[in-house]
Amino acid sequence: MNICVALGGNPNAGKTTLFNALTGSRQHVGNYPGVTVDRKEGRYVQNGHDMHIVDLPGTYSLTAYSVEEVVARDFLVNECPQVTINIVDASNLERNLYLTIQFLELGIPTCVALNMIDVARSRGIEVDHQKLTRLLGVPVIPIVARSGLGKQALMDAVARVAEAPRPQPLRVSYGRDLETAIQEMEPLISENAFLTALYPTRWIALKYLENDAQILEKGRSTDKAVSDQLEAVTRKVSAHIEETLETYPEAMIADHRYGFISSLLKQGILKECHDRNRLF
Ligand code: GDP
Ligand code: K
Ligand code: MG
Repeated sequence: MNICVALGGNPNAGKTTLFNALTGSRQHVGNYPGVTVDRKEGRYVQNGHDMHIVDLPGTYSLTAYSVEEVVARDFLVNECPQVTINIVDASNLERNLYLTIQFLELGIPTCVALNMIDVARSRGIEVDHQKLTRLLGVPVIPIVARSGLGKQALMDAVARVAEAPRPQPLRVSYGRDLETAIQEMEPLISENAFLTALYPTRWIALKYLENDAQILEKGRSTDKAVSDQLEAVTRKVSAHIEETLETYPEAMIADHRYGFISSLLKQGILKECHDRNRLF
């Protein structure tokens, strides 16, 4: 099977290490057009798999606040890799899952590589990857990128994700004020065929609420009238939230994402590891 696979994750999650373990010397470095961000690509050929792998810039989020975030997101949306491997640092799970849920909200086929399980274990932490697989609805495969452990299982899971139907975008609940605004925005967004061809409707509403410069610009240039209405909804809910809660939508969205993650973790994802030297 010849498929395109993106590799995304937080800085220092082990992306480059995994990329090298998968592609060896079959790699080259290019450029993303117009920006000074390297584009590393390589080929993974093993056990009947033939995959083209692109190492995305490391990011903490997928909102257009930095060049890296825009590059990563544009790649995912414009070049439609069949699967995205989201590499996650198991010893820093809570923070890393913040990006994971954004991949899932974008509705792209994802496979989680749970990396650094050796580091987690040396700190006495064991991640229940099977439970996390069930809760997230995507495969979570434990690996040690530095030694190559779990690499084959990961790529088998990637091949299965490539063949599965495209997933429904994850729905995180953002509380009454923002949910009311999203409900008001969704029918308006549906009128913009350009945006809805690229992104899930609910995701676009969230980007308006997060004041995402790139989505605002695309909205304005493709349907100014609709974009004006969406921006008016955003202003109205922002003013209300500021007055009643002394916060703003971006902060509320982040809080609810972290709330979603802590509700996952409360379901017993992190366990004590009794054998700190055990590998698999
Ligand atoms: P990137 O920023 O995501 O590309 O991360 P790197 O691949 O550069 O890895 C960051 C650091 O973590 C490097 O020092 C790696 O050698 C180390 N590293 C990566 N994967 C593992 C792993 O599974 N176990 C351990 N112990 N270290 C790892
Ligand atoms: K690094
Ligand atoms: Mg790197």
